[in-house]
Amino acid sequence: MDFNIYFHSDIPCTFEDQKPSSYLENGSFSQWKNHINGDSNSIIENPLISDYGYLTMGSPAIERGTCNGAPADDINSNIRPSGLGCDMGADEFWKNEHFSVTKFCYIFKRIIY
Ligand SMILES: [Ca+2]
Repeated sequence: MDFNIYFHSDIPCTFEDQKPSSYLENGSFSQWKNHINGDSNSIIENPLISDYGYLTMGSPAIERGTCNGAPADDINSNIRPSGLGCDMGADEFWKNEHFSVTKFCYIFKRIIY
């Protein structure tokens, strides 16, 4: 598990593993990384996503993901990577695209069909 972005707007992130064989409660991010021996490229930052769940300009998720094992397109069928590399998460940031009427209508059409 790696290249994740964790964020909570009201409280600091804590991590937990409820498996009896490897229990962790209220773990810090550092403790979590040690616990799972992973997430070395993951971050805790506000992902700056829009109301529709898309990355916005300046998001720390942009260019911070990996293309290794990532699908060739994002959640909207846009080709990834865009820019210098793959972004964290299901959305690939495309400048000037995410707030367009065309994109909104496309999403709406996908919902009703
Ligand atoms: Ca990118």
